[in-house]
Amino acid sequence: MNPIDPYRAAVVGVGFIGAAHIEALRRLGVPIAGVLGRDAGPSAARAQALGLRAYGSYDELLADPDVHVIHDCGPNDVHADLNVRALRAGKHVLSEKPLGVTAAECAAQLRAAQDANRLHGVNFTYRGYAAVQQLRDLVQSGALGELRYVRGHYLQDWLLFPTDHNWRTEAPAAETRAVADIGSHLADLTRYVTGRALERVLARFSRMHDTRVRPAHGAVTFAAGDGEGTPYPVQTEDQASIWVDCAGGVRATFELSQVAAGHKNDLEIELFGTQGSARWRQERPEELLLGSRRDERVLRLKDPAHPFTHYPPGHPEGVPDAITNVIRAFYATLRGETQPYPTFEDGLAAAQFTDAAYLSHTRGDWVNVPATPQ
Ligand code: SOE
Repeated sequence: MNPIDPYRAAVVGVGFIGAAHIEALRRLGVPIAGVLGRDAGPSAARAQALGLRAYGSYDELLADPDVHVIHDCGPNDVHADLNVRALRAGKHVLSEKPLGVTAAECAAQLRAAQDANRLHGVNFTYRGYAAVQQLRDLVQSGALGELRYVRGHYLQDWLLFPTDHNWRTEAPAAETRAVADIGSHLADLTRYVTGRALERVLARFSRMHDTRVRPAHGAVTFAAGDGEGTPYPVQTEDQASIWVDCAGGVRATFELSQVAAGHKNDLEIELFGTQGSARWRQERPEELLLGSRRDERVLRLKDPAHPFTHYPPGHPEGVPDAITNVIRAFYATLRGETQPYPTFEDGLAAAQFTDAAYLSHTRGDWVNVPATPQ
């Protein structure tokens, strides 16, 4: 990264993921002009703790000519408004996922980015792992034979108890929760590693808790509640099971849960071809489990040909590195070195999957996912 980077970032949202973007930008040497949080008082305190300027409003942030890239780390339901306004103000946008609460919102953002001719990215973190890129290469090289089946799950337990609360648990049913929040990652990962579109889905959602408790002072993602607060009815799903038909006859099944005791951030994907299988788990990100008829499944450390960015083989990478890798590729492209990173097209594809899954759950039938660019 150029130490005198011409691009300056501003980060909207200073919660769990906003802090991760700030950490990544600092590692990359991208100057941060300032941050904007939801509530003025706590945001100013948080900005001060991070040693950053706090903007008083989004208009003030957009009017700052020193800001070139907006990192949208706000809640899902503000992305469309914030991102479109940023693009119209001439800023580039790197947004958190899901890009919007409906596919229509995501399509509008994509149009706004194209009209403004600005760079648009969505932080699908898990694409940033070298082993995931190796998995994609394995499929493309034909090492697994003809790809036939994908099995994936994304299981967490940070919402296990009815006292666990987050802005996501208050979303309306149609916005979905487990599917939008973590299913979007699995859908994106499947498209990314297989290179196949997700064409139709059959989904069934379920909920462990119909009522949760909102604490007086809100709750940061992953923080456990203490039981004090106001009860409210929950409309979104804690769990989902989804069958997916992908292009080219590839079948997939996804299992999603945010109430799976003992599973912290257990994202796993396994691919089965006519010659072999390959599995990757987020909690063991350096390992691929490869299977063939000749052998037992064998654990392999990811190939040195897929190093963790600029570190030599043997240096393990984790989530902050994967996020940094996505952001690194975005800024490299901004500086003219075209590198692949997930875009608003990918954000739109994930939202189309989410919309279709919700519709399928409510109708009890298969629903087609509209075609989006691969
Ligand atoms: C909470 O479920 C969350 O922080 C997601 O919002 C992220 O996208 C995922 O990477 C980790 O878990």
